[in-house]
Amino acid sequence: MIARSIVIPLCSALALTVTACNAGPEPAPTGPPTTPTVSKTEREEQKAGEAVEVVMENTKYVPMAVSVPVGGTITWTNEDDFPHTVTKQSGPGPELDSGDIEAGGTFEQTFGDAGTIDYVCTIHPSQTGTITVEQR
Ligand SMILES: [Cu+2]
Repeated sequence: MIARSIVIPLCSALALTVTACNAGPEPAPTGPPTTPTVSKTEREEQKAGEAVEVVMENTKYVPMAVSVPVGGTITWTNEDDFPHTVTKQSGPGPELDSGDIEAGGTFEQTFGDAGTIDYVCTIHPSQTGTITVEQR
């Protein structure tokens, strides 16, 4: 009787489950400036000299010719004892008609378009003036 001892090798397969833990370092928030830098450097303030005065006296505009920068304002003052108007004849920009400016009255207008404007008093056709609006 031959006793055979059969040795069955137990191959224990080691299942090596390598779990790749890729928990990498998260990108450190460097704090990017998300605040929008709105730079409002527009200066709406009017400088001295941008306001021009014209007097109406003896049925004339004094001075007859004036110049203002774009955005500048002209104020007319009637020094006569009767009404005058400031009415555009030609030039850029919107219509310009003061209507009657009574004695002692004033009229103010701002000019936004560069160019030369000829204007007249509709009551006195020989009363004319010129405005030069300059792009400075
Ligand atoms: Cu007039």
